Amino acid sequence: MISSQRLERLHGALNRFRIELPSWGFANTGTRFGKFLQAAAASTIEEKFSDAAEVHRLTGVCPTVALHVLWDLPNGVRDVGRVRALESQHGLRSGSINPNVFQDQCYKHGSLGNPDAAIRRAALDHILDCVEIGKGLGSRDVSLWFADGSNYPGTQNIRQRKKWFAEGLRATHERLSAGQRMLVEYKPFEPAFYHTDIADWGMALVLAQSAGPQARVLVDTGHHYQGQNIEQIVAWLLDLDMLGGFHFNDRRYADDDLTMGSIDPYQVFRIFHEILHFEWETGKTADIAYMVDQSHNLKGKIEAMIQTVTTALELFAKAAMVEEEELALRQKSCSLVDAETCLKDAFSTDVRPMIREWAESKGLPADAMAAFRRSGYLEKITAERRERNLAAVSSYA
Ligand code: RM4
Ligand code: MN
Ligand code: MN
Repeated sequence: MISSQRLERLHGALNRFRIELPSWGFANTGTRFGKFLQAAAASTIEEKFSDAAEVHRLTGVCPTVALHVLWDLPNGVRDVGRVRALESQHGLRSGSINPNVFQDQCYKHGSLGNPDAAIRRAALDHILDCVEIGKGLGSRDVSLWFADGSNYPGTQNIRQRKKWFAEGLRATHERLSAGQRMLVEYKPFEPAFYHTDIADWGMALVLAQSAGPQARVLVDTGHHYQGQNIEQIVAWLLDLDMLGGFHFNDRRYADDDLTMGSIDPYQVFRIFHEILHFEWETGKTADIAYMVDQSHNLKGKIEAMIQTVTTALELFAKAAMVEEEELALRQKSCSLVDAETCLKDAFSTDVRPMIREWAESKGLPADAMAAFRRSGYLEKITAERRERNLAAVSSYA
């Protein structure tokens, strides 16, 4: 029997849970071997906003959309008005702004870490444009991921590139407005396979700290070595007040960008638990942007997104079921089995009936997926988009 106190905590957790959807999660994506095209995929920012709005309408917890500047605002700051109009049309807000300094030919050997000063400058200019876009859209976070690195030992000066990164990030920080933050993402591999300039959380932390007080670290759950204890990284960053946000996705081998919780839901639970335990213990609110960063190559895009959001809510709710007081006591007395059982019991709780109740109390469908399937939205966009999507090129030849 679940106590009313616990139920209240669960509702409180659900009420404030928000997760941001990536515009690129609605578009046709693929692997380096090619794309499988979907008739209903979004290819314009209008379509991406429309799809994100549908997910928010059904789940109620996704009011913001992350934007990838080159893909969504190809004319940079000049596209701000257009995006603002979409925001009010769909009742959504722009979320994190993601610069793209990895796609243009000039970035073959890097962006902020490129040995060519002119290319470093071009990358910085693009990032500064993104800061301005963020200001224009009233969005808080500029989210930085760099493909920089090298493929062969000895081919780049790692220390020099670190200095260039520190410079570029400091220059970015200088342009932030008071309400803006910059998030520094790390990744140990891909597309560079010998070294990446920001390979892990330690490097991201050092760079964020040297950039300035509004910089934080972004943890993409797919960007770790096998077996790494991600919740420990989370606990450390929380303690240092340096955890800015997450890119959620799941993985089995590399940066697989699979659906959150599809491979290891216990890991996401443990991450949420560290955050909620921190809040319980310190009385502070962890100011963290939860974001999805997934590539739905085979699953229906909108269904995959609804599945993700549903999973996120379930795992967050399970973490809110942990008996914090009891856990703290068990930890103190080193009652190992009992402490672990505290976590396991919470993780094993079937929270779905309580989430359904909560959703209905908010005027949301109890079952978002079923509501989506009944809505006719997919049939409508499939008919509208089919021709254009199936004419797109899927081969790299
Ligand atoms: C990267 C990284 C970034 C994302 C790009 C598309 O692997 O996760 O966050 O913006 O992919
Ligand atoms: Mn990411
Ligand atoms: Mn990634």
